[in-house]
Amino acid sequence: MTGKEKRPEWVPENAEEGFATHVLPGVEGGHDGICGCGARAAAPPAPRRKNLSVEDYVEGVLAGDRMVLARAITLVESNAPAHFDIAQEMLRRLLPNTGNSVRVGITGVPGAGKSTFIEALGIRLCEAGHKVAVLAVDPSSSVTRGSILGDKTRMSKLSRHPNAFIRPSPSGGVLGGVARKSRETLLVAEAAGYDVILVETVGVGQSETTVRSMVDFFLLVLIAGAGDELQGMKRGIMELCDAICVNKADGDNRIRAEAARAELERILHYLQPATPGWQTRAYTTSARTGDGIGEIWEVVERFQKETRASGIFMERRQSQAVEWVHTMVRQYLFSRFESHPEVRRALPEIEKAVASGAMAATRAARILAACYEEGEDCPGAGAVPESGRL
Ligand SMILES: Nc1nc2c(ncn2[C@@H]2O[C@H](COP(=O)(O)OP(=O)(O)OP(=O)(O)O)[C@@H](O)[C@H]2O)c(=O)[nH]1
Ligand SMILES: [Mg+2]
Repeated sequence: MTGKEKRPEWVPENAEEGFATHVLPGVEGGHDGICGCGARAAAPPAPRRKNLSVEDYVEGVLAGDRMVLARAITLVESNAPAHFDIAQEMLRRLLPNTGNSVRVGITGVPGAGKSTFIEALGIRLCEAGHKVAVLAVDPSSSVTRGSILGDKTRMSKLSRHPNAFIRPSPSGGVLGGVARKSRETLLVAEAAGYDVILVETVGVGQSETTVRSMVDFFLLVLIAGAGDELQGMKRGIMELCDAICVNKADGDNRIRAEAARAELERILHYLQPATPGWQTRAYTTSARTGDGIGEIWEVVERFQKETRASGIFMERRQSQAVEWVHTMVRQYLFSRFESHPEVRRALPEIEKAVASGAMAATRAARILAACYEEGEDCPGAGAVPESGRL
């Protein structure tokens, strides 16, 4: 175990997840009613944390052991090459036990109440006997860790519920890294028996499409007054979602929220539905009072029933899995390309030539591809003409 691993990057409130920022020296005995005398008292201090084998991970996850689950996710999220093979072997073995959940993505404008909504919905579901895993996908998580810790605080009641498991976004640097880790985390949570997976998107831009590509049902959370920006910017996101809720429909805001809902319904009428055969509708909710939350869950259940019956549900999951393979191949090849020594050597000069207009982009790309494919025979800078477009 490296020194880095001993200091978690974030500290869950939920001590059950087995994290510690500070480990006390071993107790000699007696604290748990067991005699600390004899061999035990004389034994050397116990190791801080036992290394788990692939079997340990698989058995622990399948048994729903929360501590092993948390460690299995840490393994999946690890950037250390040594962990990669163990993580992949664990996933291979867990795979037959995955898929038995409904995966719901939740996106929306910052501050719309996504986390509060998840807390309200999650508690309801846990109390109804579901096991709920909450994940976050935030490509900028290495920068904005503060807000993620904030999310855990906002979900404080849910995070203490024995049926809930909350995992902040992995920090992956690039979205591709975060996406892979989140997808694999989702599978591990399913194998551990979580039958509802709620994925909150944090940040803007690409994370919406990434989360859409890993969930069955996609919910957009808006607030009244966000309508203006919605017309243009959010239209694309509206076309990705299976339901919209106008949140904060409480107090003085109720009437405005209802008006926004009616306006959204009108817009939705003209948009392509995200899921064939399913009409996306708009609702009002209050994550604070709980109004409308149960209704949204009824929509998710009806969606599941209908899309399972029509075959769309499984079709989407299958195409998501296949698309994921393609995405990972693209990422793999690109990272090999980027780190290839000949490419790295030739790149600065070629970039300069393209920037100055001396070389066309297509030719530059071809030269770089040749550097990658031919290695030492790379035409490199020698192929860069003094002037003129190619
Ligand atoms: N009145 C009212 N306030 C709400 C409601 N839902 C959330 N809030 C408040 O809105 C603020 C933001 O809520 P969050 O749940 O953190 O919103 P979020 O969409 O997760 O925010 P980011 O993750 O930062 O984008 C908090 O102060 C909440 O208490 C609601 O239904 N009614
Ligand atoms: Mg949030």
